[in-house]
Amino acid sequence: MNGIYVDDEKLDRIQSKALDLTQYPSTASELGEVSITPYSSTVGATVRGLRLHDGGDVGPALRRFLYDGLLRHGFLSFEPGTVDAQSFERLVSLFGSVRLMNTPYTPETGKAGQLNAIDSSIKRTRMNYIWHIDQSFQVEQPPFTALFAQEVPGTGGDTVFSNATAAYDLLHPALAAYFESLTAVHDVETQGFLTLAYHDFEKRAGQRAKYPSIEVPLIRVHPETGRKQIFANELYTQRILGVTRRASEALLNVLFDLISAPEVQARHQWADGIALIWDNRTVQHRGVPDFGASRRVLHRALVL
Ligand SMILES: O=C(O)CCC(=O)C(=O)O
Ligand SMILES: [Fe+2]
Repeated sequence: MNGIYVDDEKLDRIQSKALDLTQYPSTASELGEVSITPYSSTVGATVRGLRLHDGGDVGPALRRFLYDGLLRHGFLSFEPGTVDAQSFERLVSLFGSVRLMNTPYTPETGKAGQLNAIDSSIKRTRMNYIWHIDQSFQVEQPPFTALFAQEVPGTGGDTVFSNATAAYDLLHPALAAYFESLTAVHDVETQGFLTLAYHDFEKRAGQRAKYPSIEVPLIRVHPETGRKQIFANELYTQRILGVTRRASEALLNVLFDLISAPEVQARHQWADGIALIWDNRTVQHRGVPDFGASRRVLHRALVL
């Protein structure tokens, strides 16, 4: 017989994988007044009904509910009115201890506490617009990062999330097993982060000395959920060990393409007063520089 024979079983086998959505939460959950509603089919959720700015108390059951929600969904977006700039840090500290991480272009907010600012009127570097996992070049990495929308443009300037666990699930199992056997070098300077952010040579050398390259698995396992995440990211992953440079680039591009797939993403739209927290062990993220000369000010906290 001439031609290619297909039937339903073969059709499934000869095409690239589709996601099994039963692996991702699709329904809202509630505890008292507080609800957590999925943001997209595969990543994120919106939290409504929580009020912290007026000194509202969060007991252990609610805290656990929020923490579990964050692990399940990868990011939580708290509706405006949940916190204000003063109480944002209190919200973040429900998830762990807050640590300041500032650079010359992302200085401290000047307010009390451990917050720095991503302020478009100050920031000239654009590293936040490249897919990444925060601080993946360090041995000690923040599990969570949080942002508060102090002042955001009417349109544009979204933060996009990719569920890097769902992206891993898109791999053919044999290829997934090969990727799991590989180790990569992560380095803060992969895309020139320090060169761009520290103009003073001595300060830059000081930072360089603080953050030597590290060797990490290409795919890592979430310590709390046990699920696998594509840990290689465009901003900080330099090369895969044990293969040629060109093979390394080709293999990394396979993973970066999966991170870019819309079906594993949510495009988080900001409004003034939204607070956002994400799990760096599940998602990758980047901002979208489509807000022209509008001002965009986000307060930021890392959680350890
Ligand atoms: O500018 C953004 O939307 C992303 C910011 C970011 O990467 C971060 O705060 O870690
Ligand atoms: Fe980031």
